Amino acid sequence: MPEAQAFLSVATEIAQLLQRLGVPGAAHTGGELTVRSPVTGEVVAQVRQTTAAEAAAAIGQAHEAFKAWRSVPAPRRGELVRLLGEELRAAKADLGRLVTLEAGKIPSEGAGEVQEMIDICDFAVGLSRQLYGLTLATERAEHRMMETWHPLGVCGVISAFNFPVAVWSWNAALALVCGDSVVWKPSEKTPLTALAVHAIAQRALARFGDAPEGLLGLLLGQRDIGEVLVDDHRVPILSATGSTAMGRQVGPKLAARFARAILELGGNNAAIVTPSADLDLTLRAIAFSAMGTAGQRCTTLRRLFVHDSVYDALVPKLAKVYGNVQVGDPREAGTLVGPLIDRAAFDGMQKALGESREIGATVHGGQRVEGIGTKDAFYVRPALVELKSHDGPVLRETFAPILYVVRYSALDDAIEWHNAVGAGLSSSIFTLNVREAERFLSSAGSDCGIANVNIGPSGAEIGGAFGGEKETGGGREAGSDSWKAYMRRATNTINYSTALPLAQGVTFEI
Ligand code: UN1
Repeated sequence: MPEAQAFLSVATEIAQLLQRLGVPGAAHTGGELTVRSPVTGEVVAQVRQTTAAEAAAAIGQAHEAFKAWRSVPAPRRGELVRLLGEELRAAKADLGRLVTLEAGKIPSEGAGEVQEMIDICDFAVGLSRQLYGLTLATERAEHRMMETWHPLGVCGVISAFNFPVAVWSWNAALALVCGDSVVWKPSEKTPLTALAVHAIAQRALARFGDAPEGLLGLLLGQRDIGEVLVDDHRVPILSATGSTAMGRQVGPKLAARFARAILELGGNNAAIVTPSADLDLTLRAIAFSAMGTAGQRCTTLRRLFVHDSVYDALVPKLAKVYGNVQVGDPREAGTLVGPLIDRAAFDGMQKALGESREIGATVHGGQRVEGIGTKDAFYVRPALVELKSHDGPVLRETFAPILYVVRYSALDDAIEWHNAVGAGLSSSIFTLNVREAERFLSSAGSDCGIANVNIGPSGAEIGGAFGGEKETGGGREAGSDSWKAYMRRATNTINYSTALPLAQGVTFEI
């Protein structure tokens, strides 16, 4: 074990970072919202909450801003996002560190999250010169038919604690180049990183010069403030990241007012390890995707189906890695598994492990690691749970580092179990056999929005569309053509003839 390093108190370091990042002291001292760092469990800030009236006013302002922003040429809108990317590059070290202190991520993951923001800005800048529609063949002479993509309105963003800054950027970078304004309600567990991002964005806006007031709004507080966004008819699109339970509440409300929903909900992601898998690579991929971010990614690997013929070569080694991985203060060099976000996460994990034991599973690890921070810091050894069958708590998402392992002998069974859960976010197969790989990626294979070969299910690049099916909610964010969700499509038919031929050969002589 490396010797314990001496650190500034988390509260002191956070205050210094916020000051450097340009967040005024009044925003995070003396307010009603108590913020604890999961690193030590200590209280690190008291954030001023947004009132319902202020939230409605911010939405109103964003609505007005949209009316001006939609007429700014898209490449010029892209210039704002380019500046945002520049400001993020300049702030990367500080913002990454703040993510570590507020969300508990290890430094490379904190920095990686900011890199993800920078990457989506680059992507969106290029996109600002595209936003292309099709021209289609028409059945009528001297006519032209085409589609045009127009800005949609205020884009609401509700994000979760586990990606406290990147999720906003996937939505905001795209929404901005698409001509939408953005109002963000971050998790009440991570308002400080949100304040920092807001300050960074204000610098980009100032450099840009003439962006309309209120283009980027921030609402801080509990669920009731998020509900203002969900219910306001001036918000035609809402991107919500969080639990499936949250999506079940938000989805119907948006549907009732015909607003567009981009839902990024739970994941219960699995991987299949086949007889031909490169076991060394597989072991490393599993370690990152199951234990990384202390099991608190929506893409975290939670279920592992291992073929009989490789089970004994892989699983004992995996159990050893689980026993040895460095769990601890993420500021400590060498730490790979940081804290859980709070006590509720710890309790949820212990409950799932208890249920596993009751059904006869073999549980490796999972116990609390004591002695780091205060009693309100929750560190656990990641748990590897060998199940006799694909049943019990494995069927639901527990947002903690638990990896359930099930033995299989026929690939058909593994694929069936793979798809037999509510969520449908991300998935992987480890194989060197092209038939198995292609089968897994085919229409009869994984039913998830993301399906990988010889890579774990977590850690997606921003260039692809990100999201999943079934109880994951069906939304897509980030790359590919996800931008289309932030715009409305108009189909235009133009007649440049002197006749008026009607479609389908209809005649209507007057
Ligand atoms: C999330 O956990 O909410 O693919 C998002 C990944 C990250 C994003 C995760 N790029 O793991």
